Amino acid sequence: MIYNPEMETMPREKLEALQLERLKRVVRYCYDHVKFYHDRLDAAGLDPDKFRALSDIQYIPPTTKADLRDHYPFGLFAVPQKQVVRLHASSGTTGKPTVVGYTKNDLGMWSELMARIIAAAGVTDEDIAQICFGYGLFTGALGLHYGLERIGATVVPSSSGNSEKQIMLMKDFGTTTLIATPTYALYLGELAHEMGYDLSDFKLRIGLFGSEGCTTEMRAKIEHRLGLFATDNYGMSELMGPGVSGECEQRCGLHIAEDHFFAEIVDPGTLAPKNEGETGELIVTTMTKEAFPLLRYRTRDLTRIVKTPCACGRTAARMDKVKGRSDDMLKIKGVNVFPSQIESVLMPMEQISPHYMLYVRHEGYTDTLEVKVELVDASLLERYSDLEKLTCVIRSRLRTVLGIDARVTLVEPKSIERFAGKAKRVVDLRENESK
Ligand code: DLL
Repeated sequence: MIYNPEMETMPREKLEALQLERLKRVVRYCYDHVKFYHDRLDAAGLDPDKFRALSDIQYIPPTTKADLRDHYPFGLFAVPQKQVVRLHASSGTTGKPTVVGYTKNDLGMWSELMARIIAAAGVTDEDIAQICFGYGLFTGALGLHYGLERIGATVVPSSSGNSEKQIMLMKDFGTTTLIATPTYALYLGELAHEMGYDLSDFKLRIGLFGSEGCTTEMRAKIEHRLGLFATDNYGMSELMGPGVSGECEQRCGLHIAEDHFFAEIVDPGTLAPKNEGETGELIVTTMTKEAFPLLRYRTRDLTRIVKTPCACGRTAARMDKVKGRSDDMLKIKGVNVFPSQIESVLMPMEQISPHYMLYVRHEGYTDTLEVKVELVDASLLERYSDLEKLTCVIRSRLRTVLGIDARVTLVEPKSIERFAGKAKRVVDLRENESK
């Protein structure tokens, strides 16, 4: 179902006219209400009233996470605190979090954008939706929560963790829609099996997964284990939270809410604009947010955007599944490696489980990559020649895809850590070891 046909199927010409009007307004708004932007635009010699075409956006200096940190906590807010009705913060693990604020209108817009994505995945007011994201400063749970309520679904705010109970609720309530990170969904499937259930016998029918990457291969595993149809949705706390883009039932890219977010793809090194369909870093300008508007925010997420028509009838541009973050990219022996490339090699292999860890070290004079992955069948550990054969197959497939050699370590089932939120699968030990 299309939640807001007027906005979601607007002819592109009209949409672009709307974007221009909104961009002009937000540039002026930021200039007038946020000292940081006033100074930035002045320093760049930009007059907000001279913004005439969508392509003029490229002259505005990008905003970075460091700018947000420098103005912690409320320095980039455009409204007095009295008008801020909610705060969230990024999930940053080091230093101070980045704080985001919402006015009443911002919250209304957020619920609407979430409702669009939820409806696009096929969820209706008949569904029972269990939210297994952590409630709190993280935007995932409350973002989905209000969107689901907006479309009239029955919300089960079970939060993350307490996994046995999650499965009990899922069974007893007849949950039809699961909201989680893909990693946690996978874990719930595994845990249910240990508890003597098969989640594909439950009433689950749709999974709305996001907040971290998930290859199509991993998604196929989750769908098989859980017996549901899974869609991907993307967002980040700085921009609002989830709701920036999401897949429709065609699953050929994530439709961007282009009436509220202006998206660009640039070269992460030079910041030169990329052509349609080329991969680069996503830069986003929020066009309607009141409390915490952002001009040209560097997401560090790598993707590509296409504007060709989608069979669902929505006209908004689609971004590919996020390939990785530019700061997640590992440079190993001078070669660029994305963890998602490794995941797509491992997932289709039957003898190994979907749980893996990557360790990068500096040994001797060179970088090394260790891929640690769980076996499905522990008895293989005793059959040396079979183990060796499997190791060789994985190594050679990794070499073909990555162009470098990796050490493959096969370990016992259930010996790798499980995650209730976003997985942390990469351990880069190079800095510590070179000290
Ligand atoms: O993860 C917001 C969110 C919550 C999105 C729930 C979707 C569902 P942050 O914690 O600020 O916000 O993390 C943002 O997570 O820059 C991406 O690197 C990554 N990310 C988010 N969604 C996806 C996705 C939320 N669908 C950072 N695929 C972003 C890949 C994603 N990466």
